Amino acid sequence: IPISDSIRTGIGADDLRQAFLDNLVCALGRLPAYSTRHDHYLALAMTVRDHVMRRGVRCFEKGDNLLVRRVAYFSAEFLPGPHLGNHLLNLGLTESIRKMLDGLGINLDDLLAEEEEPGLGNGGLGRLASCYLDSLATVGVQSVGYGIRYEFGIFDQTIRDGWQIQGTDKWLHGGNPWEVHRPGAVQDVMFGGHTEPWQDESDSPRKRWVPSIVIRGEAYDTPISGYDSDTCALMRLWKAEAVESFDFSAFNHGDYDRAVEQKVASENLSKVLYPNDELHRGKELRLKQQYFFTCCALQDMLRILSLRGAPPESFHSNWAVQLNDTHPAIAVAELMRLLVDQHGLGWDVAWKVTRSTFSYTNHTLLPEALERWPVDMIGGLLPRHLEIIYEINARFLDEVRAAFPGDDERLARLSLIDESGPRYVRMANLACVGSQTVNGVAELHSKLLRQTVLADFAALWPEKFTNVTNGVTPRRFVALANPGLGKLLAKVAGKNWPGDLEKLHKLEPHAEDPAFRQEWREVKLSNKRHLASLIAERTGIEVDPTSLFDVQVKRIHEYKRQHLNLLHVLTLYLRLKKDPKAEVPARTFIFGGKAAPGYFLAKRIIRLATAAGELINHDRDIAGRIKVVFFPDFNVRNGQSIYPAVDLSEQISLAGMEASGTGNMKMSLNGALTIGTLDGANVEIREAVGEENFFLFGLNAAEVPALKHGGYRPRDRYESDPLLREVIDFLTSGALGEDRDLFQPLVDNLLYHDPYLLLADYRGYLNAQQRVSELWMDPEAWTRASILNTARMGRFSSDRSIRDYCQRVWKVNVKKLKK
Ligand code: DL6
Repeated sequence: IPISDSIRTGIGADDLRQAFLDNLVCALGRLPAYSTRHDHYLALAMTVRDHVMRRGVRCFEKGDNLLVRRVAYFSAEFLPGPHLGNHLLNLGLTESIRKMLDGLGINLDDLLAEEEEPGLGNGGLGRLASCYLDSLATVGVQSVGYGIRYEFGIFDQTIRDGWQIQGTDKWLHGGNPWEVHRPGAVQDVMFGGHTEPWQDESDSPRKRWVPSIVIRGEAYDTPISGYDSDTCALMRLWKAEAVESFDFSAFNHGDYDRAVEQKVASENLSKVLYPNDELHRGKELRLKQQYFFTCCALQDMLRILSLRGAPPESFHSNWAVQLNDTHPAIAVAELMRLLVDQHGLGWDVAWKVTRSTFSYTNHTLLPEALERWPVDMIGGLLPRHLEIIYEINARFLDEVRAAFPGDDERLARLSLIDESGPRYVRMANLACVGSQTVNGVAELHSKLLRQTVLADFAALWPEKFTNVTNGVTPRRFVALANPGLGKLLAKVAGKNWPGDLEKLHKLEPHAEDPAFRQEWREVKLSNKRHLASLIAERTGIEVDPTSLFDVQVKRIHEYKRQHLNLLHVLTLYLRLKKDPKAEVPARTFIFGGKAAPGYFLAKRIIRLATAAGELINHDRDIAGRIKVVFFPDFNVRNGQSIYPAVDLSEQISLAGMEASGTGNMKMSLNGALTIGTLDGANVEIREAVGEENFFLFGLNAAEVPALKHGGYRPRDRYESDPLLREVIDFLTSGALGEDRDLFQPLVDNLLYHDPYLLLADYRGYLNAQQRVSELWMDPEAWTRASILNTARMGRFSSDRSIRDYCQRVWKVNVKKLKK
């Protein structure tokens, strides 16, 4: 059946109008005269979705005809952000839709504001997955992002009396017009029970898994459009359902509670996202979630393979699977189980297919994030997988013995099973053994990975290791978020800059042009005005849009050192109190980010930011020269309003701790200057934009362990630096609220532990901040540096990252860039 054009997908003014009204009336059953803004949003979303779907179907058909290798991105988290505006941009429909709606007396911006974003991730890792789907579609790769359709995503954050309060995320409450439920693509997922031997006709001994529970996975598809591209990616998320809606025998005996118990227990599996960023807690439900979605995904991929008429032995030629951190690493054992137990392949063939299918990306070096599961837990939930893991391990350790005879310590470190105490399965080891390629997410991180956490694997298989530096989509984070800048960029770099970000280099000569600099400043100021009004609306704080916007928005974590930033804020405050005539340019310090609900010190850091605001913003002596804002509920949508307004981007993690960072890229692309350490992708950003356009400070990654091992005593720093002593004492002086003890835990942590070396980097940070103030007082020089930041950030487009993965990791072809 040919896929024809129709009114539903026409782009003429009449077609768009008719499609919108048809959706309102026929799909939603609303009388136009009585329809609400939300109805209009839903009808428009359905209209736009039709366009994206048609591309999706066409592109899937083309891929099938050509039998291309597809990419499956396995990720426990996705953070797509609101879809509507992004699709309109990608499809080139924004203006025609705006006009069509105007004709009906409806405002497009009002409808854009109606959309709830799917908060199906914690932060950087999930957002990266979404940038990558956007780029996969843009560079023309057939791809599916497989994950979990959490009913409740990351919590909503409000600030009450200065404290973070977590609220339930209700992203599905108004309906989700972007997804399509696929009842035809259900998969059964087994848990528990035992395994038993059996014999097939060929007399070869086989294993059979007899589960105690089966849960059903239902697929929900969200199409992801590409920019100026006829390729469309798919985000296929799985929802857990009970196989039977309820237990009839219990029902018939009148035990109604027990009749629905199983249903409730099954559905709990995909209920809620774990809100911990970079912390592994070993909860059984989390392991169930990980297994659930990877099992559904692999069965789905095998189903698609058989639709293509291809045998299971060719799985790896048809699919490249990327493991987004170790969360989906159990997939290695699951693919072996499916190939060996279900499809009857021999172990060696199945292992070759498995190893040629997977690649693994590591996203953190933090030891507390490294996943390991108690052997007993895996054995109880996934008994067949535990056997398979032991078998993989036995064969792998033979390889190690051959390469390093007699080296038992190395053997113990490389083993998939940690036997140093109670036994655990090490998921990073499983991922390394089962993958063809292993990568970190920035040059420095990949290097540290090879030298530390995965050093033994790097020694064994150096050729497996590579680096792919992260990137961000310039569509959402510049073109959509910052249309004023977009127009300016189009003028000098050509209309297609969002599809070829290296074109931004054309901006460089314009940095020397005073008239262009003036235009640049006007765009920034207008973005800052917009953010200032949002700040007033959300926090009641009035800020001066002409002041320097100094911004740190990201998850709250000690290693990211928001409290170092706060020590600077308070140092500046104390200085102004003592010397009101001090030459300090007006600054607005903006913080934002969520703390994991059980992370005590992170929540205190938020409280410190709000307490600093309460004190400083109302101090008459300060007269508004500095202000402190905590912007609540930092998410993708809010990020889109914040990034374009940043003057100074705070990227101040302790060197060696931040794997890459992507907020650093979003801000610099939008013309912010960075104050930062040599950590993560900061190193490459600095190289790209030029060291003179970046405020560097702090220890480097080699100095950190040297200092720690040399017997670092933070208290000595405190004793020997009067400014530091003054500001630390200030935290418990009572000036920051009635309860003097509020910040004692932070102070004690800094004085007696200081695991992230704030006190060691304090002076360097202060000096760098002084250089910031000096440059800010020369607006022409600042603007020049701002333009050069944007101009030189082209390599941080996620299109470049995806091209790297395609070439070096997945071995799939991409579209050539247009000249
Ligand atoms: O690679 C995406 C992102 C990096 O930019 C951040 O630097 C890193 O902290 C983050 N890692 C995680 C770790 N979660 N786990 N596991 O979110 O990844």
